[in-house]
Amino acid sequence: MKAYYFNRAIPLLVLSLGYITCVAQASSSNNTTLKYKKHTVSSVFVSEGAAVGDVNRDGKIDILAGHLWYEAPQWKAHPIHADTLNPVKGYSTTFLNFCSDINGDGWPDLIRFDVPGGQCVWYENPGKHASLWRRHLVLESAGIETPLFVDVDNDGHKDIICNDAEKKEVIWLQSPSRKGDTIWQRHAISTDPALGTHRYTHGVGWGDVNGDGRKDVIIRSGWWESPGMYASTTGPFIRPNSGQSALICSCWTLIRMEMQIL
Ligand SMILES: [Ca+2]
Ligand SMILES: [Ca+2]
Ligand SMILES: [Ca+2]
Ligand SMILES: [Ca+2]
Repeated sequence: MKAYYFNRAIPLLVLSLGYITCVAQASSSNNTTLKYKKHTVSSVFVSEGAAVGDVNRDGKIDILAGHLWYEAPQWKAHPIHADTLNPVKGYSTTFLNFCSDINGDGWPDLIRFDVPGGQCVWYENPGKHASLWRRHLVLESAGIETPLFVDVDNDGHKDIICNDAEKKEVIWLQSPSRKGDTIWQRHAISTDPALGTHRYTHGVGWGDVNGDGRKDVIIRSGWWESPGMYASTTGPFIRPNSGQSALICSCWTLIRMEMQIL
């Protein structure tokens, strides 16, 4: 099932400016002009992050943000949970939202990251039953400002890359892959407490740094080479300013790093 997400750089745009469509028009000189139409979904701040997915499976993509999902195309608000109802000064307690069918029942679910170092939980879409969504804990202390939601082990299910701010490890969490399974398997990327383990660590990337066909994990001060089998073994940490890695860091990797550093 298709599911999409926005990271923290975009959600305010989604909520305050609304859903944006674009129309491409080609001029006679082959230049392309993009036109955008603003749609207001809500004028109320409910979340740092937002995600999209077809929550009610009617063929129309809906928006999920904070404790609400907005039903397309009229953007009627529906409750998901009651965990973030109280307005919070400054940052909300919904930093990142991702939408994916976690338990394989065909209904898109919601992943919520609290503030960096706070809990990561997911909420189970009840389908046709009108009720709040059941909450499941993924990780007690999920750090890094923008954890990634990517398919680390190439099994078709997106996983999470973040750090465990309490245990001081950089980890990836393997998404449940069998129908009805709700448990995320934890794997260590690095157990060095000095590398990327602060709760507010800025910047994490996912890309093939050394061109061996396997994607690696990148932070501002270096990168971990994928061990190949994506097992719990720790890949070597290579600093981009030293020897080999300085030569093989491709331009797109550096661009991605910049985009991820908020
Ligand atoms: Ca829908
Ligand atoms: Ca589901
Ligand atoms: Ca996976
Ligand atoms: Ca690689």
